[in-house]
Amino acid sequence: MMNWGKAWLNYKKIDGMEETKLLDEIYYYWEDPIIVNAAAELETALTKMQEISVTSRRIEKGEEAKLPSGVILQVEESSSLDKEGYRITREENKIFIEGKEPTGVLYGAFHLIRLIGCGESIERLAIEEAPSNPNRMLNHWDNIDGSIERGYAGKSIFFDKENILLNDRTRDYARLCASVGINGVVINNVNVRGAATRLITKEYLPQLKKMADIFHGYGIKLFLSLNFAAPMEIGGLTLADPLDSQVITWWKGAFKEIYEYIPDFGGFLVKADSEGRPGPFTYHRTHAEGANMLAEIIKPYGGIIVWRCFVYNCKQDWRDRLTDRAKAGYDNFMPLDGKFNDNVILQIKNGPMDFQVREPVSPLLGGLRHTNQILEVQVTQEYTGQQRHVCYLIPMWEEVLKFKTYCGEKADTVADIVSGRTFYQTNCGMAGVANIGNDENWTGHDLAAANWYGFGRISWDTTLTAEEIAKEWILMTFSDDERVIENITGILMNSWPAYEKYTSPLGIGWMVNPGHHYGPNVDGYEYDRWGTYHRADCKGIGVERGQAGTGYTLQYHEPNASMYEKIETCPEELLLFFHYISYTHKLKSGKTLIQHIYDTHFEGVEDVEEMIKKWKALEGSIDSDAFERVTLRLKEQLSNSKDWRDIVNSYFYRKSGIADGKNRTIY
Ligand code: GCW
Repeated sequence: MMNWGKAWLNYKKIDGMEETKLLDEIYYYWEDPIIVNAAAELETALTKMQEISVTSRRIEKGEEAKLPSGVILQVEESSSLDKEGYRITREENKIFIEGKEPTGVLYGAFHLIRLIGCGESIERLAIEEAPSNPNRMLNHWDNIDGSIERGYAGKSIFFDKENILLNDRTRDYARLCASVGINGVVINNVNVRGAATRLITKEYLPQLKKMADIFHGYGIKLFLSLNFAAPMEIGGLTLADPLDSQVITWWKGAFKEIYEYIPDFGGFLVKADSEGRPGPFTYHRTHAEGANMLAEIIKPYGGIIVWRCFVYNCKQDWRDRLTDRAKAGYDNFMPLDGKFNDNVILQIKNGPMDFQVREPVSPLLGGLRHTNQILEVQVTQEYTGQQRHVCYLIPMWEEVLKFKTYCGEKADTVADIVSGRTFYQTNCGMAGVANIGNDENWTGHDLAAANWYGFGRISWDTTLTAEEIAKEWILMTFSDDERVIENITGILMNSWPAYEKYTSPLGIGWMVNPGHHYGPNVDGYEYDRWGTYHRADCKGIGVERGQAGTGYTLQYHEPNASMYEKIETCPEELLLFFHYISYTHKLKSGKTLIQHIYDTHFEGVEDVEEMIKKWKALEGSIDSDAFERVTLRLKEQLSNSKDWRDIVNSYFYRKSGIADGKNRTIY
């Protein structure tokens, strides 16, 4: 039986390592908690992977020359490497892992472990790596009572009943994050309410310091989400106006105290003026004024303010054909481009709406030129099956990263922009809304761990493909059996397309039950009580977002704007996001829109049946507990996908009155 709590760090014997005597000792000559952790990780991994006893010890600098064999960890401050980068080389029986700073060595150690774990040769080694993105962060939406907003894997590992949790899991969490290069985590929900507002006070700081110390040993900075109204809610002030001197003084005191406890505290994530959260709008101040006030105070400590662009009016009247929620992010933040301090980063969701199964890329990415940016993706599967369905999300993020914005610079993809290459920024990167909880296997669905692993890997190296990442994860987690690799890769790679097929078609989004957002409900969307967000009527469906409609397409650079504007050039998977289309419109496949809706909903279910076949064939080849758990979830997915198929198809059959060309039963 495997220890699922260790996820992909559940090291196991690797065949063919028997003769490798060179890996039985780890040496380091730099006393630092991160290096000590790197050595300990190698010790554990190499012991298990080789089934020999491996030890680690400190040596004096220079001594390595006399050693016959082993893995040698070196920090060379004068090295030309990137500050988090590393070099792995081999000289006869010695392997050297060199970093400019200890974190580089830690990442190098995990790289070597991954190579061995994936069965790669270590005969010749000449590896040099640096991360694509400076900030690679996880955002947890954990509440201080232990519940998790949009969490599908149990309760929080950080909080319980208004207390901070510190246990073995804290360290294992940090190890798992570091192994894929994550270097910053926000542990509390962006919706900061009640006692969570007090996380920045002495009541919690001593415990948070302990957590930050554990994280520090793995190269991870601790961040918190902050309540913009804290000066009122816990400071006794009557306002939270960012330009008010009393408010500023209050924040100064609060930040000073935090840094007294946690000198390497990362900073804050802020959701302001959105979905009921307080913010600068109350005082007729701009988001730049709000963010800069905090940024100025935190600057001397080296902290950053990550300010979310998820700002929209959730009470908007969807029946008005000119107002468009998709436009809100750009409308709110473009006028402020260049007005934010250099330690403010704007965090932008990948799409203009809200983590739907298919959305275009947010036009802020490529729009903003003078502002640090972080791309936010949702690892937790709020709208993609809530970890009851398998939905491997890395292919989606890969597409987003490769999207050409045509911002007028040579390096113009989203990956270029958020890495800082395009506009020479150093405060930028990627953030993922975490999908973990205290479930034994961390992620509820065993296959959802691939999304956590994959988020880290792709934010470290944006050139990796989703398939490469899937294979690594399978090898590290399950087995090197060829059929296991082939079948699980097949399941993962087909899971997002399948989910898309049996849920909402061609970029229209939602169609879920309000509130918890699970299961089919075509008209169900809590912020649209008229059920019109998809504009479906008896003739067609889709939102006209071209110039004749809401004008959203104008937020893109050319040629993207024209591409989306015209039905003929608009990518078909986004057709209903951008246009109102009649049910009888012929798609490129030659099928009518209505037939496409029917067919894809049937196909999606068949795809799930195919996944089940692939999974069943693995019985006996993988851990039996994991096998059973996933089998159960796939069964639920199959039955839910049929619900989706039937409810969506019958809705459109009734609306359009057009029968299925293939005469299948539409319920
Ligand atoms: O997707 C929506 C979720 C909210 C979430 C919000 C956000 C944390 O339904 O639960 O709040 O996005 O991103 O702030």
